[in-house]
Parts: sequence; C-alpha cells; structure tokens
Amino acid sequence: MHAAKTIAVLFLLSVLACAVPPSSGLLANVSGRATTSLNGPWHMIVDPYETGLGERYYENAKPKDKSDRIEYDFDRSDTLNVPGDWNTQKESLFFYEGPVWYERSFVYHRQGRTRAFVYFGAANYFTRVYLNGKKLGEHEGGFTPFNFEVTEELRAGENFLVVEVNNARRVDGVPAVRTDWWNYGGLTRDVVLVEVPGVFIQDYSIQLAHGSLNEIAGWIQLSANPVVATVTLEIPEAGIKKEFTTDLQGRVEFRLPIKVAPWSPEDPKLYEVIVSTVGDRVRDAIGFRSLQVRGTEILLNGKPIFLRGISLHEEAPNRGGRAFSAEDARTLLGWAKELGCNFVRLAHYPHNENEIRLADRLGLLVWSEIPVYWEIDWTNPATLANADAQLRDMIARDRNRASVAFWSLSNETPVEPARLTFLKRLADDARQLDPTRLITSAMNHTEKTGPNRQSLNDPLGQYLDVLGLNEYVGWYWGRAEDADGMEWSTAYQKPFLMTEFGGDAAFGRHGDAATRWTEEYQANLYVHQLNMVKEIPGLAGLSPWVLMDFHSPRRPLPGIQDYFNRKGLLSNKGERKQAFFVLQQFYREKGSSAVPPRK
Ligand code: GCB
Repeated sequence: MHAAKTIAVLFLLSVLACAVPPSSGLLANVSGRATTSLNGPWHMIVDPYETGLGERYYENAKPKDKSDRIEYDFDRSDTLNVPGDWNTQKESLFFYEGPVWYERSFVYHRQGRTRAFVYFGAANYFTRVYLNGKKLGEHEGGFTPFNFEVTEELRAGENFLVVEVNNARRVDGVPAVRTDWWNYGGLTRDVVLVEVPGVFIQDYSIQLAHGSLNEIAGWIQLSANPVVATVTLEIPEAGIKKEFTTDLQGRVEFRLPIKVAPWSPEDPKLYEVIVSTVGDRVRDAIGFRSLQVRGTEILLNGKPIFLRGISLHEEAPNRGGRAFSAEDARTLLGWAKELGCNFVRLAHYPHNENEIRLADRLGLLVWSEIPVYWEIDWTNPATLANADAQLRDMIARDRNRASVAFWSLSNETPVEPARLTFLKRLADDARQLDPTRLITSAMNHTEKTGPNRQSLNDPLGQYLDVLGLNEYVGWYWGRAEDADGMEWSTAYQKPFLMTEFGGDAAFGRHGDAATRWTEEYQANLYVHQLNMVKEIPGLAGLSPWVLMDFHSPRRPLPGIQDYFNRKGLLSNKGERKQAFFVLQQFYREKGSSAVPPRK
C-alpha cells in the first residue's frame, strides 16, 4: 500500500473509533493484576479556603533554612484512613464540605514491568492528583474509578502522592446540590499502584452473545495502537483456549461456541477466565447468562423472572459512613439474601466493586445507577459530558459482571424537554457501550387515568428497555389503606418495576398502625403496598425503599431521625424492624412463582 493510502486508512480507522464515546483509559479488572496497595493512613490538611492551591501544598515542601516560611507540614498533620470518608473519621468533619489535602509517601522499586498507573477506586467529588510535586490530572465524579499513568514520574526509592479532594456541591455537578444522602467526602475507595508491561490488556468484554446460551461474543483491547499482537482467551472449565490476532487498533472481536452452565440466582456459577498477550496476563471470574425483554417480561436465560428486590445505599452497617470493604458488602447483601431477594437496586450511584463482585457470587441481579438525581443542569454541555463519563466508567468497570442487569440513567428527574435530550443522549451512549444490558431509569411522573388508577407517563420511557416507578402512597400522600385497590400501569408495553415505596420507622418505636414513625406504621404500609403490588398485571419486580437506615442531612427530626432517613427495613445497627418480616414473608410466597398472575 502507498504511504498516503496507509495514512488515509489509519485516519479512517481513527475517525471510526471516535464514533463511540472516547475511552477514559481505565484499566479493566485491577484486582486481577499486579498491584501495590496505597491504602492506610494518609496525612491530611483541611483547607476550607482552598489555600493549598496557591501555597502549593502539592510540593510537600520543607523549610530550606531556619528563616524559611512554609505554613503547612504534612508530616506533622493529622491522618485519615484510606479508604474511608472523612465525615465519619473526625467528628469535626461530619458536616464538612470543601477541600481536604491528602499526602502519602511510599517506597517504590520497579518490578521489571515497564509501566505504572495510580488507580483510585473513587474519590468524592472533585480530585486533583500530584506525584512528587507534578500534577497528574483531575477527576470529577464521586463514585467511579480513575487512573493516571505515572511511569515517567515514579522515582526509584521515596515518592510522595498529594491528592486534593473537594466535596463541595455544585449546581453543575452530577449529582447537583440537593440529594437525600450524605455527601461523604474523601478517598472513599482503595488506592493502588498497578504495574503493567509496555503493551498490556487494557479492557475486554466476554459475555454470551445477545439472546444466546451457547455462543460468547466479545472483544479484547490492548493499550497501544497501532499494534498487531496475539492475544489468548482461556476458559479452562469450558474447554476454551483460543488465540486471536488483533487489528491495527490493538483490538480483536470474536464469537465462539461455548457450553456453559448459565449463571442464575439459583446457580451463580462463575468461570475462571484468563486473557493474555506477550508479557501480560489478567485473570477474572465471569458468569454467563442471557438477558432480554419480551413484551412486559424480563427473561433471564430465556425464562421470565420476577425480581424480588430491595434498594440500598452504599452505607456501612454499624460504623456508619461510606461502605467500601468486602465485609460491608457481605453484611449488606447478606441481609438482602435473608429477605429472600434475587435482585438489588444499588442506589443512587455506582457502588464499590466488592459489592458487585459479591453480587456475582451470591446470585443477586444488580441495578447500577449514575447519580443523575432530581435537579440537574440539563442545558450545560459540561454537565452532560460529566454524566456521560460517569456512565462510561461505570460500564467499563462492571461490564463483565453477570449480576449487572440494568444500567440506570437517572432517578426522579423532572419531565421537561432539556432533560429528555440529556437523558436520550445517555441512553444512546449506554446502548452503544453495552448492547447487552437493559437500560432503565427510576421515574415518578404519573397521571390519573381513572378514579383509582395511575399511569406512569414519562416520555423518557420511549428510550428505555425497562421502566422503574417510585411511588409513596401511605407516606408522602394518603394513608397506607389508600393503596388498596389502586391500579398502576404504564404508557408503554415494556417491563416495569416498582423501584421505590416505603416509610420511616425508628427501630423500637411502637404504637398503632396509624402512628407515624412507628414500626407498626411501616409494617402496615408494607402490607397494603404489597397487596396492591401483587395485583399489578405483568409487574416484573420490585425494590422497596430501603434496606438499611442511612444518613441524610434532610432528616433532622430529633429523637426519631437524628439525620437518618429511617425508611430502612433494618436500623443502621442492623436491627430488623417489623416490616422486614412482612417483605420476607411476601418474597417467600413469591419465591416459587416466576411472574405475578395476569388479569
Ligand atoms: C425518593 C428518592 C430517594 C429518597 C426517598 C425518600 O423518592 O428516590 O432517594 O431517599 O424518596 O426517602 O424520600
């Protein structure tokens, strides 16, 4: 080929590559690679006036002589544990919103691998990262991972990382200024150093082909391009060992016949998967299942499934604050299993990877959501780009998890044209990034279609595969008994889930069923809601609000709320309220039947 022709082809390939939303360069499956933990105590300086930027805290400087003026000293400053929010580690920071500077030194000796990245599981909300005084970059968004290459900046021996994390709420942020959860700030998830060879496995997607139970479809992407290399895919238990040659973009797409036991809540089988190329090898555990919709039904492995779910926040049981550990996940998802769930709605932002990986092992289907919540700056292109980046990174981290069934774009956003344009764009991008998952949103825009009839009528429904409906009969309006005989429908022939209902009860507070804040009130509300729900023709599932009480600044009522949303079926200390057993009983009865009876 002539040089000019080659350049034209390369140009065309790069133009085509741009048609999909750009990759953030996120490393897939970090836990399957060679890593060094940077968790533990980090020095910290609380900086409400953002003095640190001007004073260059990132240089971590020391006075040169006795007359030198330096007004900070990380070494003599207090510490915060990473991972962890600052709000629940220091009483004085409980309500704090603003910048905090973190510093940690570490010793590094190259292991023979040629490239290194520093990877953050999440930092809420806006982050600037510096290594040895040099800025690596910035990141916006509190719940998605990000990484920076540090190959050039790393020194043999002593190094120091300085990170400014700012959780100030912003009108143009995602979420924006008003939420019903605590704005926990800090390095809330693991921080690790990842070492990889010069050309490494950047990302991969290995799943059953859409609608198939005996063919996998996927791709493997190397870090460099142009490069042509051999990559190997092994799934030993399924007898697969296959070599491929990548294209010039370092990418291979494939389809392969496979014989597997499909992943399901009853049998959450995971297979060891190894992806390798010269010098790099990544190990994963992947389940294979098919997910489709047919009319108003959701089909798992070709069969209709009723989703016995519960919504939950990523809040730590007992100690409070952001949950991050495998142990937190075991407690939270253990309770969901005890309730009889086969589904969890992880509200209202992407939860930590420990939780998703455990859901894979426990057989819990997952709804994963980006924090496009209530009011958002719909007409701001930077806000859309931010939401889109959070969507892309949520998908990039979890696209190989069998448990993840839904990508949710939003929760309870107001019906208006600019919002529709914004969310349509997210729906299009989600589909392009992952054509195998179901795209959804939780909505609350209904209209009265009869004396006791409500219909979910939100134009967003046209862009979704599955519709989520939040309703609060018996709490924000009416009495629990008003749910009796109420009929619900949607304006679309699509599966729909009751994604929220519930009411507050303080554990141990008792009274009759008409007395608000008591366990009896909440239990009665569940009885009436569940009676109503089981009559909804073709309802595909539910995820009441919420598994455990969680901190919220909107909930100050003394002696009852004390800054907790008390709609939990369990208290924040893990005490089961009466309504827990009402839902558990309902799920026991539902357990055997796939779908509710049709009228
Ligand atoms: C909702 C929201 C959820 C709130 C809940 C409540 O509709 O989606 O984030 O926490 O209601 O308790 O009011």
